[in-house]
Amino acid sequence: MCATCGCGPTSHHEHDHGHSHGTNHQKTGKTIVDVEQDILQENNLLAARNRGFFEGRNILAINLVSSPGSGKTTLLERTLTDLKGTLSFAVIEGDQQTANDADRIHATGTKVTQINTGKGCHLDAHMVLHAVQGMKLSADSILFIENVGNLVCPAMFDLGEQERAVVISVTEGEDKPLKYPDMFHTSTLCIINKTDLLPYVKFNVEKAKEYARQVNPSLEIIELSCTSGEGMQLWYDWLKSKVLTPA
Ligand SMILES: Nc1nc2c(ncn2[C@@H]2O[C@H](COP(=O)(O)OP(=O)(O)OP(=O)(O)O)[C@@H](O)[C@H]2O)c(=O)[nH]1
Ligand SMILES: [Mg+2]
Repeated sequence: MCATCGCGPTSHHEHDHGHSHGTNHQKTGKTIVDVEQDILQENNLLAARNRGFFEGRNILAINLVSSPGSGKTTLLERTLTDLKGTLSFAVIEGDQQTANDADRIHATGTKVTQINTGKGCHLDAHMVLHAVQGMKLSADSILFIENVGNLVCPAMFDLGEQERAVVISVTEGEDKPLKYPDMFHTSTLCIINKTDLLPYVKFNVEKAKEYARQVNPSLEIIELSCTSGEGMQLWYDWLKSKVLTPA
């Protein structure tokens, strides 16, 4: 069980590989479920508050989730540079430690706040509320929230975002949607990144898309490379299609 978010399994499936783990979880299963429900209920209330704040100011909040290193910050760096002057942006960065990603975003000239979660494995709605209160966000803008690199826990925590974009890269294997279905089920967009590496790695793009749609039939999917720029226009078109017209 994760010590920070209480994201223990509600039921435990074991495959017998000659050893047994999880007996203690089964014994204490009831307590784990109660803690999880309390934490998520409080989070959902704060997420609703964030959502109201964003809607009231016509701010499009996009939660970027992925495993570590799939290219979230690189995607933002390129996007913020390419679309500078056409749309108004701000960024919240989530990492356990360091301000490395905030420094990279700051270098593009974009307003950014770094949240360090310490031992925490995800952002929650309270952290985002706190960050937003100090940011003086512009109305009619886009707020990117780069979550902690983790394909598990961030799936459970609504931040009040309108869109959730899960990024996978071609070096991670095409079976990720099947292994981590919650993340793909709760996302509205899937970005398959690092397509420039396809000649060098064994990654079946069609299979990855098939698995993702198996988990979430309405998931939109964009293939791109932040490095070569191929497919970036599809992402920009998607972004522009989601920007709400000013009230
Ligand atoms: N070849 C290739 N490399 C990429 C691409 N996008 C990102 N990278 C590289 O992938 C590595 C990780 O990129 P980041 O943008 O830091 O990944 P991240 O998802 O923000 O990582 P965390 O914040 O640590 O979870 C860096 O070395 C990037 O240069 C791409 O399209 N192609
Ligand atoms: Mg990053």
